[in-house]
Order: sequence, then structure tokens, then C-alpha cells
Amino acid sequence: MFNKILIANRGEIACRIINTAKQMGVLTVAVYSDADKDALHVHMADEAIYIGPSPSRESYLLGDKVIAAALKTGAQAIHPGYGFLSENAGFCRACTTNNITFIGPPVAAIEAMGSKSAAKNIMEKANVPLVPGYHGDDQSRDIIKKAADDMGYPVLLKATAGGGGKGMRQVWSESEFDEGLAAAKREAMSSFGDDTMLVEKYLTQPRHVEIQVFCDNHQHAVYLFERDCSVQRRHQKVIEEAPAFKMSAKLRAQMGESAIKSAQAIGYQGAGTVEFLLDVDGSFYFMEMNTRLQVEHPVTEMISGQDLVEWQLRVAAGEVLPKTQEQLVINGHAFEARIYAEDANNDFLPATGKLSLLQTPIESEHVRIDTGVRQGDEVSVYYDPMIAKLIVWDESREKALKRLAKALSEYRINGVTTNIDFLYNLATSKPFIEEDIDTGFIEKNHSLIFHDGAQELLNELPIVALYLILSNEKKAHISAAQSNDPHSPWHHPNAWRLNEAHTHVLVLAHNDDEYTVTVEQLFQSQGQGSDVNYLINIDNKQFDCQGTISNNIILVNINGHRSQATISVDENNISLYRENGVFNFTHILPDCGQLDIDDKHGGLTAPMNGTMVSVLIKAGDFVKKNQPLVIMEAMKMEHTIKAPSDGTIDEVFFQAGDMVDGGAELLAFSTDDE
Ligand code: MV4
Repeated sequence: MFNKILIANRGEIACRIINTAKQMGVLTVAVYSDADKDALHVHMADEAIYIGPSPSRESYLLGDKVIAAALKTGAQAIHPGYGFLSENAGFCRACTTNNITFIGPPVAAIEAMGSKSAAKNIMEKANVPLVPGYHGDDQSRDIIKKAADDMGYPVLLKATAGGGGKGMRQVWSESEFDEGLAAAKREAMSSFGDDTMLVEKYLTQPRHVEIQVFCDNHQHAVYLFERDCSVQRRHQKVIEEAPAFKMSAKLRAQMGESAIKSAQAIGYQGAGTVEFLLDVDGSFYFMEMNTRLQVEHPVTEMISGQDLVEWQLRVAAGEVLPKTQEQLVINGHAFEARIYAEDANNDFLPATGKLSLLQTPIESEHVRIDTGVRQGDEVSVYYDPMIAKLIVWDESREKALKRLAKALSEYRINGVTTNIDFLYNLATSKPFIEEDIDTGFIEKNHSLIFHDGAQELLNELPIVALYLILSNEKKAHISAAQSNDPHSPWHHPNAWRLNEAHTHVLVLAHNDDEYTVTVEQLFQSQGQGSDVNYLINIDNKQFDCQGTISNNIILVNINGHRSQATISVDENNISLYRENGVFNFTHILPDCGQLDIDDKHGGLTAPMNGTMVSVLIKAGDFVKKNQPLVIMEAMKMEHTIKAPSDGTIDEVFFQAGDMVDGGAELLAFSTDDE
């Protein structure tokens, strides 16, 4: 076994690999760019080598720098993770040239799978089932059209140089063929510089089912069952599961054996994934083979009980596979949800920013979080905006899915927009629960997954407003009680309250929309938090509310509907967490840098409701323009209120701890020119 390996990657996969290496007693070397100088993977590794500026092409993609780092630190092997250099034949070759073990397949296998059409030719010879079609060298229109006519429409034209869904075009009838072929060739030439086409029978409701294979250097090969990765958005996997639902033991064995044949056809070694299209009639067809450890490998680990990175290290070090096929069994069901900093309601625009709050579900043997970030880290523009992979296990699909939904609802992330609501809506949607899933799932169930935000928002705004009012009042109580002023009405724990209506006006923003929320506080004779009624008005809709808060939990009754929510406030950013996701708001504060001079009698009045935090002057003081006079707090924000000009303080009407109404006269002030 190696005593030191270098991980040529970053983020969650680098951390994940380091974790296993540590468990195996293998020392680790991380590499990092400018943007990652304080990243988690750098802290976790035993050593770390700087390899260049933040852009991947100037750091993580520079094979020479990675190899130099390995030579400098004496790493005997390099684990490429996924992406970056993981399927780069040149890098794999360079490792070998430098007597560094590439923890992955032989370079010939990488090259063989690099071309989609070459891969299909190899699989055809190995009797691995391919989608009926034509992928020959004769690219004449008549030959391709004859193949299409013979197999029957609809057909799918694919650019052999394409991949990941790029360069595909459906043709639904013979009359559309010529236009479709011309368009597909044009697109392929402009995208890939190569308009070689293949044509296949178009499967209209396929599932994406992939088989995890593992081969050692002693001719042993096993499959570690399958993963269903059909839920994709623009060919990016969103939620993966293992084993695949509605999979019979017979079909599993057929697909597994077929995957092994695929791997053996190219002399494979290490971890590999054979992707198949599974048609509604149970027939399956080779799609492509990935010669790396996949992002979604943890679901296979959860149901097989195997650590695939440990297997990779052992096989790369020349050991035999840790298990035989007979020793591998499926236990339970697992899901993986990819948590991203992206805005699902804005075409999944990647989000960047600081993770000012990153609270995760409690991890256990059944809830696993693979992540490369910590609270306070920046999600940068340079790399894939993945925050974490949430992996859950349970003894059945139904139970695992419930655990997934619960874990998603327990995530608390502030500072960046995430796709957690989208994932939650997807995981709790009826079609997903009922296994009505194929690669068109997200498009088909768009309305279920992307809820109408407007109505939900209107339901949540009163809660946020009430939370701000109640927490502000609570703050006032605390500072008043601490003021030790026996005369302050707030000084007594069961303080009575002025029996009068009292109105706050808040402005809350959500995305680019601003909402004015009027909160009318109706005092009861013996008003306690939950007995006080608030009439909240938003866009002429009225909500009769009561509420109590405890830390960042609010218990509310709105128009007779009782519920609770978690709220986190970070300066004037407010996040409201519900089971079905998070709502982010910004509290727009009135500009209160300057007191308004009440020209009726030279007094200084408070621009908003708040609490007097401290009084910095006393009657008789002479003050200069902009000199701080009092500090008020409103909605968790402190505001220093300054003198509007040179002048004299004639009288002060409030003291620290007092609650102040918007418009109340704070102090009598006269300027020299009065
Ligand atoms: C197909 C297909 C239907 N019929 N081939 C998408 C990218 C590449 N992996 C192959 N893909 C497909 N090939 C035939 N003959 C549907 C897809 C497809 C798809 C496949 C797997 C996962 C997600 C997908 C999303 C759209 C289309």
C-alpha cells in the first residue's frame, strides 16, 4: 500500500478521498489554487502544495504542476477524483512516465472510451447491447436515411464527437429527415468541428441506469449493482438512487454481466461506470462508459457497505478486489441529492457569496454529508458551485425517501441561494414517490417542482414581520430590565402596556420585489406575547396574527392557522425556513442616519420604532454638528443618531432601555441661530 498519495482535485471529492486515506493510514497531499488557499481539503491533508491562480486552467488542469507537486512531496500515487484530469489520457501517461501510480484505469481504457463511436464499436464486438441504429463510416445521406427508415421513426441523430446531450436531434418522421440531418450536421460542425453522425432508434421514455464495475489487475471483475440517475436537468444529475426501483434480480444480473463484459472488452482496471438506457419494456442499451469514480458513488457505498475509494487505493497498489461477486449484497436503499449554490427559480443561475450560515442535518450512519466547504467559506465563481452531497440510507426506498426529505428540510443555509427547495419539492412530489420516473421527469413535473412562489410568499411575509416585531420587543424588555431603572415601565417582568393601538411599518424585500407590511399591535389589558393580537396588512390582505418566539423559532397563529418556522437573521438578511424550503428576505430600513428636526418646537424626533440603547448627552450639553447623541436599535440594527447642527441639548425625554415610537420626541434641541 502507498504511504503517501496526492489528490489532484478540490472540494467535496478531495475531502472524501482524504477521509478514506486517513482511515487507511495513508498520508495525503492536497493541491490548491489562490481561491482555495483556506479550503477545507487543504486543512484536512497532511501537506498542501500551491499550484497556481484560481482559474482551473491555470491550476487544477495543469498536469505538469500536479506531477511536480507529487514529485516534490514524494507522493507515490495520484488520485484524480472526478472532472479535471480524471479522464485525461495525457495526464495518465505523464504519471506513468514519472513512475507515479495513476489511481484509475490504464491509459488505453481512457482512450478507448474517449470517443462515443469508438466505444460503441468496441461494445458491439463484445456483444454488449446497443440502441438499434447506424454508426458507420459511410456518412452519405442515403445510407443514414435508409437506417432511419429501416428502424422506424422517431429516430435520434447524434454527433459522434458530441456527448452529454450535446449534438442530438430528434427526427419524428421521414418527411423531417433531410432538414433534421442538415441541422444536426451544422450544429455538430460548429460545436465540435466534426459533423460525423450516428442515428439511433429514439427511446421516448428511457431511464438512465448505470452499473458500478470494479476490476483489479488480476483479471477479477465485479459489479456493485446499479444506480438510477434519470432525474437530470440539462444532463446534470440532480438526485440519484441505488438500487434502481422496479429492477428485477434477473434484469440486474443481465445488466451487471453486460457491464462486466464492457469493462473486460477494454482491459479495464479500477472503478468504472457503464451507463445504460433502460427502455420501458425492460430492454437496455449501452450509452457510454465513464473511466472515473462518479460523483454519485456514495449511494453504491451505502447499499453495498463498501468504501470505493479504499477499493481504488488497494487495486491501484496491486491488491486483489476486496470482495467477490458472491460476497456483494444489496442492503437497503440510498439517495443522493446534490446541494448547489444556484437559483432554481432563475434558470439555475449559479450563485456565489459567503456561506454566512451553514447548518446541516445531524449526520449519522444513515445521513452522510460529503462537502468541501464550511460555514464562512465563499462559494466562488471559479468552480462548480456544489455545496454538498446529501446521502441518506434506509431499509426501504419509502423510508429512505422520507429521510431524504427530512434531512433537506433541516438544512439551514444563509448567504447564497441554494437549490434545496427544488430538491425538497422534487423528493416529496407524488410521481417521484410513486417511481413514475424517466429522463424527462423534471420537464414533465415542472409545476409540481417549481411552486408558485407568489402565493407562498404572501403566506410567509406576515411571519417574518411578526418575528421582527416580537424579537425587537423582546430585545427592549431585556435592555430595559438591564437598565435597572425602577421607573421604566419595562422594568417589571409582567409589565402592563399602554392600552392603545400601535402601528409599525416594515418594508421587506424578496428577490427584486418590495412589500410594505403594516403591523398594528392591539394591546390586551394584561398583554403577554401570545395574547397580543397583531393585525398585519400586505397588499390589502389582512392577517390576524398572534405569536411567540423562542430563540429563532416562531410559533404563530395566522387567521386561525397555527404553525411554526425557524428564522435566522444576519444583519438585515432574514431567512425563513419551512419544511418545504427557505424564503430569503431583506429588511429595508428607513434612512435614519439623521434625526428629523421637528420645526414646531425644535425637538428631535425618532424616525422609527425602536429601543433606546444609550444616551450619550445630557441637558445643557453643547454639541457639534454630526456629534452622536443617542443610539437606537430597530429590528436588530443599531443606529447612531447625530446632531443635525451645532447646538444645545435643552432636555432629554428618554433613557437607555426605553421603547420609542416612531415620531416620538427624543430630546429638546436649540441651535445657536434660533
Ligand atoms: C438517447 C435518448 C433516447 N434515445 N438515445 C442524453 C445524453 C447521452 N447520455 C445520451 N442521451 C440520451 N440518448 C436514444 N436512442 C435519450 C437521452 C437522454 C438522456 C439520457 C440519459 C440521461 C438523461 C437524458 C436526458 C435527455 C436525453
